[in-house]
Amino acid sequence: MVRRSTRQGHALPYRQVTIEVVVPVHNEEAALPQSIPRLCSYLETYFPYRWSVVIADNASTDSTLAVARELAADKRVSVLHLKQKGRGRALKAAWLASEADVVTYMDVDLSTNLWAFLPLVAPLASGHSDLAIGSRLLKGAMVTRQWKREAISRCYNLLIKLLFRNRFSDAQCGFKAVKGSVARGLLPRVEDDEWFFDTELLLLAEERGLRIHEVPVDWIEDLDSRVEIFSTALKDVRGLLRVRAQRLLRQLFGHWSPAPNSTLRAHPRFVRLAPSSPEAHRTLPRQDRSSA
Ligand SMILES: Nc1nc2c(ncn2[C@@H]2O[C@H](COP(=O)(O)OP(=O)(O)O)[C@@H](O)[C@H]2O)c(=O)[nH]1
Ligand SMILES: [Mg+2]
Repeated sequence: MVRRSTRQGHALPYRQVTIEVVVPVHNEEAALPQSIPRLCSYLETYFPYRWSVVIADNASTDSTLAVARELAADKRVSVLHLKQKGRGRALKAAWLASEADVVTYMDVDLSTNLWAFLPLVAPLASGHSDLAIGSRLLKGAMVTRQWKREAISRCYNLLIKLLFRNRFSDAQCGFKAVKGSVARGLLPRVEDDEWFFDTELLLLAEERGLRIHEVPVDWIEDLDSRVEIFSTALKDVRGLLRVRAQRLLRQLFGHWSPAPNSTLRAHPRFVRLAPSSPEAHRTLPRQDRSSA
């Protein structure tokens, strides 16, 4: 028979892991009062880690900030406010200010079903992976959205594949997690402060050989959107070309040292293959390599 000891339960290492959930918002006075209590109640009931929620607002012109401050009456919720617009800017500021072991974000509309959140965070909390992303394009994902957004998303992710031969399937899902130490190392190199932020972060991470875990999500599109599709798509393509050119220059004139806090590097039993090799994600136990 399995006995449960409460005292022992609290001593378990994963109980000490801290997770920060950032909810970026811009003019979301209507969505916040529903989403934040729902999120907290999910975390309280199902989450084995220590957690806190940060509402990251920038440049809202409605009463978002006031509503956020009311919600922060709950001690586990806090508010970050910036003047300039841009979701990437808000995430950078919130993640860099955090001391949590794992920093995450999700869109306030909770388009992604929360059941995917624990599978997103667990590989990072255990030390297995460096970043984790929700994917609407992975086998097993269940997605309800307009054909227009679906088509744009598929074309965009295909373009990334053509330019970078990357492995991750969905750059833009508003449901991501990064190890705190990895975020602190990578964020200063991410130039974009708006919607391209996510893609740039993932491309830089993959270039450095970091391990990205993907979770197929259940996604129901919320039609209330802050995205101006045409101009955002244009900026995304411009961003891709910039990152491609920068990568090319790095390849020609010098390259990065491996990320100091990468999971693979930190693990004593494993060695890293050259990051530029197509097999950069494969790892071999030391003794195997020496006999190979
Ligand atoms: N902090 C911050 N959040 C933003 C900004 N623009 C959009 N967001 C948030 O980003 C999330 C996704 O935006 P949304 O309009 O739902 O994008 P869509 O689902 O792709 O149509 C929501 O939580 C928005 O409130 C911004 O400039 N700053
Ligand atoms: Mg949305």
